[in-house]
Parts: sequence; structure tokens; C-alpha cells
Amino acid sequence: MDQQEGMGVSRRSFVKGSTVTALAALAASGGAASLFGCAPKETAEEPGGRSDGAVFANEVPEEGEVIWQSCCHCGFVACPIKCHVVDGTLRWIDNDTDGDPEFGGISFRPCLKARSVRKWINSPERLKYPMRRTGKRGSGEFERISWDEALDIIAEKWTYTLEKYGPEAFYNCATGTRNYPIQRLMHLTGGCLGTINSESNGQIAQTVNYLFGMDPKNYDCAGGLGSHTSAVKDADCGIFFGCGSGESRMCGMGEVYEVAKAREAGIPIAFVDYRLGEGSSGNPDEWFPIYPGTDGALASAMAYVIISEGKHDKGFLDKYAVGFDADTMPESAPENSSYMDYIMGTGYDMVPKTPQWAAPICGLPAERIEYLAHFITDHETCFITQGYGPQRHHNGEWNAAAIAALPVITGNVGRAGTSPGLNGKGMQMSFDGGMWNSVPIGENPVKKKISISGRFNAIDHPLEMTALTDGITGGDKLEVGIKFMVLYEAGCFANSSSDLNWAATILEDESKCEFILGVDVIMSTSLPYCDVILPDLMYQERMNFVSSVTGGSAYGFVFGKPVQEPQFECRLSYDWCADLAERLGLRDEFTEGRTWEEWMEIRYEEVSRPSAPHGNAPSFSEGVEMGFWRDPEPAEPYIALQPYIEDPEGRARTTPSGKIELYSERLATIRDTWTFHNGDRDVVRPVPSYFPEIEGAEDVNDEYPLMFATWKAKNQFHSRYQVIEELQQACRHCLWINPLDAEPRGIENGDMLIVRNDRGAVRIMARVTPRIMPGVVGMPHAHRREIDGGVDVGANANTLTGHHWSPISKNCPSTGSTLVQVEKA
Ligand SMILES: Nc1nc2c(c(=O)[nH]1)N[C@H]1C(S)=C(S)[C@@H](COP(=O)(O)OP(=O)(O)OC[C@H]3O[C@@H](n4cnc5c(=O)[nH]c(N)nc54)[C@H](O)[C@@H]3O)O[C@H]1N2
Ligand SMILES: Nc1nc2c(c(=O)[nH]1)N[C@H]1C(S)=C(S)[C@@H](COP(=O)(O)OP(=O)(O)OC[C@H]3O[C@@H](n4cnc5c(=O)[nH]c(N)nc54)[C@H](O)[C@@H]3O)O[C@H]1N2
Ligand SMILES: [Mo]
Repeated sequence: MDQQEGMGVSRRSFVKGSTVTALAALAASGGAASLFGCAPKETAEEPGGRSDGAVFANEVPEEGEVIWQSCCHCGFVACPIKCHVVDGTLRWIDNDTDGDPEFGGISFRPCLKARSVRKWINSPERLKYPMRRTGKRGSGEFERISWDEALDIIAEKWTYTLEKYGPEAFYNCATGTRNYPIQRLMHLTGGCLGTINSESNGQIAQTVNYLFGMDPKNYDCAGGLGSHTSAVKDADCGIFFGCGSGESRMCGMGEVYEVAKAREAGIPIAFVDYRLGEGSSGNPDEWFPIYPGTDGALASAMAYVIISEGKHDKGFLDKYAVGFDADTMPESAPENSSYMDYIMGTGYDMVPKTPQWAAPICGLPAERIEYLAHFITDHETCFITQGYGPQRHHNGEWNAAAIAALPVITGNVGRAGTSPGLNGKGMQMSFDGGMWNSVPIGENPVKKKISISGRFNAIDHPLEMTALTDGITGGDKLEVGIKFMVLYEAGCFANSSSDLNWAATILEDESKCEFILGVDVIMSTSLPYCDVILPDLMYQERMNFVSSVTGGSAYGFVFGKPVQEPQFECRLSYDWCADLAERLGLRDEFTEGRTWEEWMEIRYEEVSRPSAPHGNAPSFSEGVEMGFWRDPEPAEPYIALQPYIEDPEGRARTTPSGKIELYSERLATIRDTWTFHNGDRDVVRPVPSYFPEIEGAEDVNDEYPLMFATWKAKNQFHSRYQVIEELQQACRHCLWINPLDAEPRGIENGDMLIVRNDRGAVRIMARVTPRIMPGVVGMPHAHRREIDGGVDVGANANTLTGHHWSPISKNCPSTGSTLVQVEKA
């Protein structure tokens, strides 16, 4: 595939723009360096492609200077990479080859993405200069400006917005953590509208809150995190619901390794997913396919089998939980409203949740549902966990809760070999709001927060948004919409949002969000909607201290030093934020007289070093000298809720009852007081249960007969690494479709398809495979959106996904809750 074609953002639309065309022509004539990747590469590759310093497999590479860095990408995983720098350029990347025998001699092995980051850092696609938009929003027409000009514009818009609309009009649209320098500056000028939940785990975080109680300090449940996956080694069996760790935690010492070790030791493991992904290493015997969004039905039916056979752990439930049956109901609860009433059909909808009830809903035969229930009860200890797939749905809170109820009713909680049905994680040390360190962001004077999926709503119709309708926290309603938005390392308009054609109409209207600043490293799909663009350094080009390593049982710290000097006019964001702070009269308050490196040291010594479990972490200066420090003492896996199980009074949960709440009075209040967007399709119950998602298994129809779902591709991290052509070739962006669905449509492997619904259409290649259930089609998310004749020929999944908020967290489903039709292009 031609790289120019593949990377297209908008290469086509950029080149249309007159300014850019002129600049591209200039660059082509050899006159000027290109602004970004729309113009030929400065140093053209020679035939054989070696001018960029590539090291070939059979060459003995020049050692150069070794600088440790980390990949920093897979969520709670950050693989160390050993960078070899020759003549000031990152030339090749090695992994940690000093594997400690304690860890079976296996090193911290990064996947191919991390090892090829050289191609990204040195990519001609990199943003090079600050730019100002010259055409309409979305047109992709920009002109180069100086840093001074860019910062002057930003400062002027900042002051204007603050004076005209106040701090609530500011919004930092960043994925996951927001511990960025720009956030600190916003807090210093009066604050900004905040965000609750994340696109990663917003729904399960709410489930955890109501079921187990958030424990922000101890963090054992915050964000939907269960025990370390390595705890599976002490289990007799395991069930993984929608865990894509074979793709999403690929590190050599990560979760995949932990699961593989457990299997080698003979621990049987079942995977529940609508597709046979790498998580189950392609072993179909362990695959339990169910329709997307129906985990709640499956788990409820498993609970029915367990309870009707008397295999639930009544002693555990009476001691540690409320609401399982009439014996532990809170006073406010009406009769017949326990979890058991829901499951046995003696309350709520009066339907017994038998395997026969669930089978047609989730598509798994009743015998297989019984098998899974017995799989838990026939074993002494079952490690029950879920990835983030099941919860990223319109009914996601309920899928997550119904799964998490299974370990609770069987007493598989808080002891060796268990996880409370929540997402696993790897060893890591305290990270204070982000896995990599940054400056402290301080307190946000604005207390109001919107759900992360509410940002387009808060641009479009903010004054309609209230606490009881839209889950605003920290206030009753919004007073003003988002007027000044920063997309800092955020694919806000592509990956982390849904229904992009709708979102585009909102961003195109300049009277709504008046100023959008984009800070990125390449021309992402979102940047054409920005008014000013700033080129950032990549992680590996800055001091980058990371306190989490593999996702498995091994861990350490990477004290990354910049591998290269900044290229072109790319700048460290802390530095330009300080210059911006100066224009706003706040330089000293912003920097407190410190450099970025000094902040790193302070944050390490104050926050991270003390959190190392064996108290043996090196000092910052020692660490920088070493580059990479691993804890020589192997750590025992962390078991979620263990403190509570061992000391239920002393370490009570943060729920109102202090216990695990299978019946939640707080949820009953939400049900009774909130107004829901989706009428009776938005169900809130005080007990873990199932309800059908919008555009889910129960809504398929003649027009849109296929469920559409998405996952994380192993060759990219969301949209990141897409600039590396080889990774894209190794794992093509395809629509998985079962032969039973392909055949009647005349579709064969490799055919180009159109996937469409009322929201949009994408063009993508067919991958006909029995590894996806009939009735479901799917593809990795986060490909570049590129509209051509009304069709997204880049095939970004979110051109198709619906903006159906889940009832409690008001998060968008994005992973599923979408129906489509598929035809040959
Ligand atoms: N290679 C790579 N790794 C990544 C990322 C990446 O983009 N690329 N992203 C990182 C980030 S930010 C995150 S949040 C994590 C997420 O990592 P995971 O928790 O693994 O999340 P997903 O891949 O979204 O979904 C996991 C699995 O759930 C399945 N699934 C989807 N819907 C359902 C459902 O309703 N029921 C069931 N049973 N299964 C379902 C999907 O097919 C997928 O196999 O990954 C991180 N790691
Ligand atoms: N359909 C569907 N949608 C989903 C999901 C799904 O499973 N399915 N998953 C959701 C999840 S879990 C997540 S976390 C979101 C992720 O969504 P995003 O966070 O929007 O995805 P990324 O592609 O990681 O985008 C971040 C941007 O950061 C830029 N970037 C990379 N490195 C740097 C850097 O060093 N500095 C700066 N300034 N910028 C940088 C990238 O070029 C990119 O434009 O997507 C969500 N959306
Ligand atoms: Mo995520």
C-alpha cells in the first residue's frame, strides 16, 4: 500500500488548500522543509530505504549511546525500551535483555509497536511548526506561524474567553489522565470544566462505585480495577469476560504471559467474547461466544444455576454483602427486591433468569451456560475478571455489575487466586493520576464536571445539561458551554467520541466552541478542526519518568532521557506553557521556578519512590544513571478487596453500608430522581441485572441486521503507530464477518465493503472468518477518518457508532450498541 494513500488524513483535503498547496510546492522544489506530512520527506529515502538509519537484521549494529525510554502506551502497561542513539539520532531499539532468572529468565519484552517507535519519531508525518487555520473548520487549510504568534493568539483568546464567559467555558479534552501542564495553567487562571469517567472504563467505574465502593486512596477498585492478573496462578480455573489482553496488554512479561503460565500449569480458562481474539490464543475450546452487550444476561443465568443448585456462598454473603436475599436488605428496600428476587423471578420483571431465558438473548446454548456456571462451582477458586469491552456499551454498567456479582455470590473475593470480577491490572506503583509523571496540576477551582462523552453536548446545547438529566456533578447545571477547548494528545474528534458525522457539524459551527487548540505530534483526524496547532515532542524526546511497567507481575521504573534533540520547532509543552503563562502574568506561579526535570525529580521522590512495595527503589539521580530499574524482589500479586475480607470492620468499604452492596440504595435514588434520555430503554435497578442495550442483540431488524462491535488492534495504540506502514501491513484494517453472513451477501475475503447505518458509511476490506459469531461484524477502532463522497474511506469505527449514553455514567458505548448493514462496495 502506498504510504501516502494510507496515511491520508486529509492529505487530500490539505493539498486542496491553497496555502498548503503553495507550501507543498515550495517543499517539493527543495525550497523549504514541509510543515507536516503532506509534502515530500526532507531527506528522500534511497532505494532500499536506508537513509533513515534503519538497522537490518543481519547487520551488527553500531551500539551508539544507550538511552532507556518507555513506550508509555498500553494504559497501565509501559514497556521499557533500550534506545540506541548514533550521531544524535535514534537508530535502533532493543528490548531488556538482562532478564532476571526470578522472572523465568524472561525480560520485559515490548511488542513490535514499541520497538518500531523510531519510525514514528523520525516520520515525515511529524508536525513540525505551529500553524493557524486559514480555511473553514475541517477543511485542513493551515498556514505556518511562529511560536510567538501562536502563543499571542492563544493568550488573547484565553483572556477573551475568561472575561466573556468565565472559567467554566474552558475544557481540556485529553484522554484518560489529564495531568498535563496545560491543565495546571487552566487551574491557575480560574479553572475549567472537569471530566468524570473515562472512555476506557467510565461505565465499570460506576459499577465499582455502587457495588464495592470506590477506594481512591487504596485504589483497589477505582476505575474498575481488580486483582493483578498474575493472581490467576493461585486459582483452580478462570473466566475472562471480554478481555482483549492478547492485543491490549501485549508486553512479554504482561498479562498474556501470566495467563499463558497459568494454562501451562493446567489451570483451565474460559474466554467470553463475540470473537475469538488473541486473548484466548486462538484456542476455540476455551471460547464462549456471546452477542455483544449481553454479558448481563449470561451472568444472570449463571447466577440462576448457582443459586437454584444452592451453590452460592450464603455465609460469605451474609457477612460481607447486603442485598443478596431478604436476610440482608436495607430498611428502605421494598419486599421482593433483592438480587435473588431478580435472578429467581420473584421480583422486578418476575422472569426467572434461566439458561433457557438467556440462551436466545446471548446466543450461547443453555447447556454451555450451565457448563460455565458449574465451571465456577466445581472449582474451589475461580479467578473471574472482565476487560473493558463488556462495559463500553449502552447497558455497560449492568454488564459489568452482573459479571462482578458472580465472584460475590460464590465467595471468590479477597483471597488468593480471586478477582472481584473486575478488570485485571499489572504491578505498578503509585502514579498520582497518570502512569507517567508530570507537573502537579493543583486543584481545579471549577467543581462542575461532565461525563467524558458529554463534551460535544456541552458545546452544542450546554444550557440544557443538568445533574439529573446528564449526570453533571459538582453543580446542578451548566451555565455556559465549552468555548475554549484544548485537544492535548486527544483524538477527541475520531477515536474517543461516537457518531462523528454529528460531531463534525458541532465543531464546524465556530459560534459554538469559539477556539480549539490542538497539540499533537502528527496531523491527526481531529486537528483539521483546530484553530491553532502546536507541534509537541514525543514521549521519547522528553524526560519521561514512568512508574508502571508490564501489566504482569514484574515491575520497575523507567527514567527516560530524551533520545534526540527536538526536531524542527517541536517544543516541550511545559516550556511553551510557561511562555503562555507569562503572557497571562503567571509565569512564576506556573513554574514555581522549576524546570521540567526538576519537577520530575520532585514528583518521583515525593509520590512514586515511597510507593515501591519493598522500599528499595533508587533515588532519582541513581535512577537516571541506571535508566531502568527493576525490583529484584518478586512481588506477590495484589488481591483486590483482601483488606476488607480480612478486616471487614476496620477496612469497611466506602459504600453507605460499608459492605459490598448487591442492593444499592444510592442506585434506587438515581432510578427515582433522574430523568433519562432514552425513556424506558435506560434502566436503573438497585441490583445487578440485565437489560437490552439500544441497537443491541434484541434490536436487529431487516434494515440493519448485523451487530457492530470494535476492539483494540495489536498493531496500533488507538490511532498511534499508524504512521508506521510496516505495522499496518502486518495487520490490515479489516471488517471481520462470519462466512454465514458473508455468503448470502456474495462477500469473499479481501472484497471491499461498505458498512453503513443511518449515521454514516465506511469503506473497508472483508475478512471472512469463523472467529466472529454469525450476526456480528466488527473491526479495530481508531483508523483515520477520511470522508470521500460521504463515505469514510479511512474506516473509523466511530463514523458508525451511536451516541447512546449509558444511564448512570452517561458514557458513550463506542465499543458496540450499533447496528449496521454490510454490502460489497
Ligand atoms: N494494542 C493496543 N493495546 C491497547 C490499546 C490499543 O489501542 N491498542 N488501548 C489501551 C487502552 S486505552 C485500553 S482502555 C485498553 C483496553 O483493553 P481491553 O480491556 O482489552 O479492551 P477492548 O479491547 O476494548 O475490549 C476487550 C475485548 O472485549 C470484547 N468485547 C467487546 N464488547 C463485548 C461484550 O459486550 N461482551 C464481551 N464478552 N466481550 C466484548 C472485544 O472483542 C475485545 O476482545 O487497552 C489498552 N491497550
Ligand atoms: N469505537 C470505539 N471507540 C473507542 C474505543 C473502542 O474500543 N471502540 N476505545 C476508547 C478508548 S478505551 C480510548 S482510551 C479512546 C482513545 O482515544 P484517543 O486518546 O483519542 O486516541 P489516540 O489515538 O491515542 O489519540 C491521541 C492523540 O494523541 C496524539 N499523540 C500521540 N503521542 C503524543 C504526544 O506525545 N504528544 C501529543 N501532544 N500528542 C500525542 C496522537 O497522534 C493522537 O492524535 O478511544 C475510545 N474510543
Ligand atoms: Mo482506553
